[in-house]
Amino acid sequence: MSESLLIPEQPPNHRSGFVALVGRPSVGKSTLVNALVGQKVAIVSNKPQTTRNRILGIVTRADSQVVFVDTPGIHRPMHKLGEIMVTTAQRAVPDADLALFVVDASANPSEEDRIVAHMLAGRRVPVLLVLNKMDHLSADRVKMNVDAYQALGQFADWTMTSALRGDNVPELLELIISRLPLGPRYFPEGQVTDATERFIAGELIREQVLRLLREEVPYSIAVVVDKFSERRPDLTDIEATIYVEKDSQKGIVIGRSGQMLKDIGSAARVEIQRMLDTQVFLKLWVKVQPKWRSDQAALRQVGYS
Ligand SMILES: Nc1nc2c(ncn2[C@@H]2O[C@H](COP(=O)(O)OP(=O)(O)OP(=O)(O)O)[C@@H](O)[C@H]2O)c(=O)[nH]1
Ligand SMILES: [Mg+2]
Repeated sequence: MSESLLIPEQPPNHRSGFVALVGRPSVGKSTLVNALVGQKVAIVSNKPQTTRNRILGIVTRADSQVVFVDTPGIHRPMHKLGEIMVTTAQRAVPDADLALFVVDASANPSEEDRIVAHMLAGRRVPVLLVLNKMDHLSADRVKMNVDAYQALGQFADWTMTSALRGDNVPELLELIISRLPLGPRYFPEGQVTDATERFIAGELIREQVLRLLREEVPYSIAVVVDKFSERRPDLTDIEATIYVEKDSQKGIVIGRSGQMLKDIGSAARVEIQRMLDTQVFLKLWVKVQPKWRSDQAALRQVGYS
């Protein structure tokens, strides 16, 4: 039997496409991707510049497949890592069938929002303006803020959402699908991302560092998964190194009597177990790699290039 006969038949009006989410940091792009997919594919935090890679979130229905491309927040980079992040976000747009310009509806447009709008204006990709965090927007500011964001560019359409609560997310999905071209399924049903479990495990560890630590420490860390192996079908062994830039940061990540590292490890383990549906034995190390965010070779070594 030929392979194509095994692929379930799709209706003749099947729609599909790549949809890039772009915007300044912390507007809720990753939260929105997770809400659209209905599953956590990207880590989220209340600190800006959480997402560092291009991350796919795939929605498959009988009539359509949407491949969401979550991207790092666009900002003025202060080091090579920031430059890589901004380039990653910019590159996602020309390859997309549709772009979502995600903004924080509860705040005024910022300089960074204008930079994103300017970048989008130079592309031929249609753009939907998504005013997220509508749960934070007071009724008397709705018109003012909607007008202010609409003035930033030419948009095919606009909508308001609360990614956190899920408000208007199903409606946004319908709006997106209605604007996608006719096309095939790119990924098999059931696949929600292209990231490996190994990569996501590293991200889930980084998410806990972002949650538990403050100031410059979360930005100065990178997580590398050194070992990821199935000891038994119901038990996964994971070893990972948390890289920091300075000795003082190493002390903070480890904490008094190692308590902080224990807290990071146990919270991350719960999340990784949920993803893998196995028990997880997690061992964490902390190492100093001076100025890794500005060093090309070190960046490559910790997985950013
Ligand atoms: N109130 C409210 N908070 C939200 C909403 N969506 C996201 N957030 C919060 O905003 C913060 C940032 O969310 P992320 O999804 O990490 O934002 P992001 O745009 O992906 O950020 P970067 O990856 O840094 O570019 C988190 O604390 C979220 O819980 C929303 O609709 N309403
Ligand atoms: Mg993000």
